[in-house]
Amino acid sequence: MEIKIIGKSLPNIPWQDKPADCIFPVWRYTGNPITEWNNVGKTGRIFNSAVVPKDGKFVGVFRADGHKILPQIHFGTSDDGIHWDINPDYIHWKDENGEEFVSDYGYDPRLVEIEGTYYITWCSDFGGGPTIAVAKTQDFKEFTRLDNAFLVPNRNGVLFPRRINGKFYMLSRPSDYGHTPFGDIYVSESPDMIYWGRHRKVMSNKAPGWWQSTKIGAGPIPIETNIGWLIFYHGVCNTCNGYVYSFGVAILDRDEPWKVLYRGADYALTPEMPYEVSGFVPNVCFPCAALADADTGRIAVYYGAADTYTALAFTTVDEICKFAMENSVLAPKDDETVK
Ligand code: BMA
Repeated sequence: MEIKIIGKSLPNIPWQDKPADCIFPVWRYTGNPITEWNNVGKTGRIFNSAVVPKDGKFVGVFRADGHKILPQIHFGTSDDGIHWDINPDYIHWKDENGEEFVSDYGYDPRLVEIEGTYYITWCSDFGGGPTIAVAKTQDFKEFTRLDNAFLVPNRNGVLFPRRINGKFYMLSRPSDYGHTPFGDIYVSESPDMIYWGRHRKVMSNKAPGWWQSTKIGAGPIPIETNIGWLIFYHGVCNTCNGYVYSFGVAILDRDEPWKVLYRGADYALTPEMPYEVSGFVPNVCFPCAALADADTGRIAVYYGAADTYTALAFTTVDEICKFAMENSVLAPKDDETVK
């Protein structure tokens, strides 16, 4: 069966062909990393960031940990999706009444266009704990922060790129106030981006494979295909030297996205390269965005490396979906509805 992306034609996304000797379904950009230490101003490290196409070019929201080692979200632009011009000042969100929204931190943003509006979700402080903040913009000049989607603590809020049966959907990962030694992916529904409910469990960390045994969390905006929603997600195992973040893939039902159709038992990418195994937090590959070209099936994944760098990797919709389908092992509760 031919697997197709249902989406835009994006002929200019970053791309490199698969090296002949690569045994994985995802291969890295040879120019990695695409951000370095001390990129601009006091940004320190830029990683776990999100991009979308806009007007034939690219725009992004970047997590930057500044000189106080507190993260904020910065806006950036790029002609080619690889070389980025990132604003040294962070985004100053305004609430709907025009007042500046100030938070001690903001991190791990995701970015999506839905019905002509760009939405950003990220992890923000809510009375002393993290939860999923939501903002919208038309022009990337003014950013209107909406109400937080969920109660604390919660991380990894990832919107679907279109309404499903008339409703907005968001994946998230209820967590604790610290480094969370557990975690499963849930999905919630909203009629208006304000009120979120009808929560369903999607995937647990109980799948075979130690790489995802401690916790899992959604990554880029789901990619729609003719066989389901393709999701990249991070999976964590706990070693005697701390957590290791890899990423894998699953395919969710198009109409009922709490149903897992396929889930790859193996990781698709795990920390191996110097910029992944060494940095502020070693052994982290944390995907937050993907660009997908419907015409060729090419996919470019943006991931944070070692909480220090931004890196790029490539795959095709055919290769990555077959990887999930041919290695699929569902965990308990993955294949049933849990309300
Ligand atoms: C998670 C998040 C990510 C980070 C990861 C590894 O809990 O805070 O931002 O990349 O830990 O440190």
